[in-house]
Amino acid sequence: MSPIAAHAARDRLRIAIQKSGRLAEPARSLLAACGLSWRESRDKLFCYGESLPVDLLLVRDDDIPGLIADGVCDLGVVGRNELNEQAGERAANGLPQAYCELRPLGFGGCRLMLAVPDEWDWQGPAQLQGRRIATSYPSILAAWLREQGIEAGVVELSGSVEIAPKLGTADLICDLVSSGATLRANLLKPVETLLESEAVLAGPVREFDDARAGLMAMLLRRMDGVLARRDSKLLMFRAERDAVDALARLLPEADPLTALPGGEDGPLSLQTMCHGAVTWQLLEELERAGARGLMVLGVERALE
Ligand code: PRT
Ligand code: ZN
Repeated sequence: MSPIAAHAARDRLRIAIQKSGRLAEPARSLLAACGLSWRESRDKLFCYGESLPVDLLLVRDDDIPGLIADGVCDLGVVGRNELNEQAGERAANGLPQAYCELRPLGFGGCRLMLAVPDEWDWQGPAQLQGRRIATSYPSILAAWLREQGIEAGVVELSGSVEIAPKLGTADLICDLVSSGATLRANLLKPVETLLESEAVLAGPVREFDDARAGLMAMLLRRMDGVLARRDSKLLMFRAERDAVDALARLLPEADPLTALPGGEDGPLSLQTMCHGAVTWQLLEELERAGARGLMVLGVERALE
């Protein structure tokens, strides 16, 4: 598809997500929670949107920023690490910014970190002067080194960055870390964070002037409704009026308790929206303080 054809007016929205890998499943379920459904094509690279004119393109995560820049896709779910790296690369090549981060999505969390051999006595970035650093993120790393005023060699590797110090191809590495197990297994320790990353919804910097504008606004509104409520739980229970103050004190993070309309006498039916985990321990404390018939319900979506 030529870039000119790709930028032509369209009445369907096209979203690129990872075909397989860490972000594939959570991206799909987030979009499904926004009310999208697809008819899968046989090769499963393109999924035709059934419930709405929103199609999916299943690709490698590295390809997503470029697909948005070229107008082949309108939106994409991609790690901030990948998006920022490719944005830096574009800038270094004198190309204009072509995409931006529209929403952080709350999954695929990790950090881009510098990690050094365990035996190093880490005293700060000045120690990096003249060293060789292996990474798949040369542009983010180069920008960080510039900021720190350090001149170091950047060894670009596309994978297995963590074994570079062992192989002698670099002195230290700059790579994504989530649990830290990979670093530990390779006798490395994390010392500096260059970027806090997570999956993001990326889109073009220019605005749509066709049917895609309305589709995108609707999708964003629905997504906000899903994301804002993702960690919310509706807590319902009964309690006598004189227990309400003590119960409210046990729920400092929750919205104010509201009583459902009911009879004048007897226990109240109460509910509140809790944000974050509602643990068994909390439920037991509420019970001891007089709550009965406790029920915790997940919130799937909300329009505010
Ligand atoms: O085939 P395709 O190119 O699409 O997949 P990929 O292999 O390039 O990507 P994938 O699925 O590995 O990662 C996709 C995105 O997930 C990344 O761009 C990040 O935004 C995000 N993510 C979250 C991670 C990690 N956590 C992560 N831990 N990506 C990679 N890792 C790797 C890291 O590079 C290191 O090798 O996992 C290892 C470290 O993990 P821990 O748990 O041992 O610290
Ligand atoms: Zn990739």
